[in-house]
Amino acid sequence: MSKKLVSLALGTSLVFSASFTGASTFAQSSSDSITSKMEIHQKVMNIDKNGPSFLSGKLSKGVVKNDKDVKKFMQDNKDLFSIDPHSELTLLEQTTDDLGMTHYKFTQSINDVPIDGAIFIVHTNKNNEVTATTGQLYKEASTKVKKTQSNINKSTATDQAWKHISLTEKDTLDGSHDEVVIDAHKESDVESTTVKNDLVIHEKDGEFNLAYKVQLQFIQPYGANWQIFVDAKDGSILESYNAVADGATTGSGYGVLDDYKTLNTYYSNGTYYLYDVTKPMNGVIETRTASNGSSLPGYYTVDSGNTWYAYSQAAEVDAHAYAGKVYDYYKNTHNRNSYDNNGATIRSTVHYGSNYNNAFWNGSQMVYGDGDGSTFTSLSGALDVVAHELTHAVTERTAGLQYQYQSGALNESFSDVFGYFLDPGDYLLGEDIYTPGVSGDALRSLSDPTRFGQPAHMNNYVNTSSDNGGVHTNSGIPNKAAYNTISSIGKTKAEKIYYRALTVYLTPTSNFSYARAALLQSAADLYGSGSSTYNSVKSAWDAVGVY
Ligand code: D38
Ligand code: ZN
Ligand code: CA
Repeated sequence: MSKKLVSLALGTSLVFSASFTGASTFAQSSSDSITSKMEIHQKVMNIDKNGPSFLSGKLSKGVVKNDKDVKKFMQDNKDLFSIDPHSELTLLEQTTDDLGMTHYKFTQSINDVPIDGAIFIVHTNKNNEVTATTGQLYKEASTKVKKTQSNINKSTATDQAWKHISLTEKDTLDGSHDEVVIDAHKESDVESTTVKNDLVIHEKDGEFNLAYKVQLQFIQPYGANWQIFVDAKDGSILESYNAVADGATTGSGYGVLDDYKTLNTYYSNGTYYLYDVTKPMNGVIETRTASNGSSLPGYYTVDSGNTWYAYSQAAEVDAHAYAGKVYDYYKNTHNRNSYDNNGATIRSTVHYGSNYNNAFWNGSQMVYGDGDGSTFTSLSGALDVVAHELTHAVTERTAGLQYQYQSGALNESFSDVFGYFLDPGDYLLGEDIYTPGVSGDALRSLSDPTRFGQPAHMNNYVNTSSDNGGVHTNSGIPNKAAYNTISSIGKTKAEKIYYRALTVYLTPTSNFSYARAALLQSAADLYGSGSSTYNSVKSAWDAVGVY
């Protein structure tokens, strides 16, 4: 039987000649018949079931010159197309392309109510022969759809749709969400909300229901293109989904110091993540929250509105935004792509421990405590601290300075110095997050290390075995040399010299004297041996007693 042949699953590369001549409905005896023998070359899925179909081949014998002829062609092949083209098909559009092919696009309707998604297209070649039919027809619709009169009106359906997504149209228009947006972020209040509502027949799993297809499209409080099918019988929700595609987007938030900032985020499945895919990395910049206080890497937090405004989100907002800034600094100033210079993922975890007064690089990622609230506030709230931690990662992958004694103090110093390069407003480290109640306070100072108990000259070098041989103490000496250098030659030259020394000349066991030589060599490479820049570096180290 012809139907059987058609419903065979054929590989698309097979050429198949279906012989329909035995079926009386197909073989019209009249000479002007537009159908006699179909040669089907491609077939995808069953046309006699409720699935999309794709047929191609020499499908008609005579010419098909208009939509009336198309319907006749379908009528002649009713066993194949299974619906009544005259009562169920409405021409939506007819186009002829550059190849001279004409495409007749129809929708299947019952009593003029379109079946959502039931689009069927008949394609003819330049000789007006049907060469393909594509799309979807629902064979059972005409018998299954009993009633095309709705019980509820359009505006009730629209109300039901808004209720379903827990918003009102007003929520999506300007106002509530944008009051806090400052002028620099004006683009955030470009609003547009579109509501569409059409009566359709909704099909799902072989069930047909008269429904209002309500489309709610808006930007605030989150990007949405909701497709909501409201049952026209009783206002219940038959199906709903947000058709906005997953992908990179821009959100906003407030940091630890209550400062507004934009964030590179990612939208997936109705929520947003602190997940930045905008950099030319192999990985991403992602920010998480520690689970159970201290298990790493922790979990992704989400925000349904891409508005990271909650107090509890501030530490994440800053860890994420500042990691991006440090990435950009290394990329733009030193052409270094992430800490490994191969675009590695930069991961941060916040809310680590409980009242934890520290931050660290653990060899794989950055970790930040919330602080106890008086000694420290959330440690990710300072750009110089984030730069300090991420520079530990850079050092690990370049000079590899061993984290003890002089090489360890150099490791600390390079982290503090790049903390300055990223946050050059002052020579202090951690002023934004240390003792929030005490103004002008900080953890360390490049210009005056003695202010925080560090030596600023070799005469005061601390010989100790604690803190890995005083790495956070003796770093005061190279820190002071860095301050002397920067204040003499300026940040722009200094950062080039420091980056070159770290990535080209220093090695795991380098001591202070070696660091002086490495920086001088870098200064010579970049600005000339004996140049004033070179001599400034020399004087900077002379002044701290390192030769
Ligand atoms: C001061 C006080 C309490 C705790 C600490 C310091 C106090 O005044 O009561 C602990 N701490 C924090 C820091 N240094 N000591 C500062 C951070 C900076 C970057 C914010 C720091 N962290 C170390 C680092 O990154 O080098 O320097 C963490 C090293 C961890 C190695 N196990
Ligand atoms: Zn450190
Ligand atoms: Ca600072």
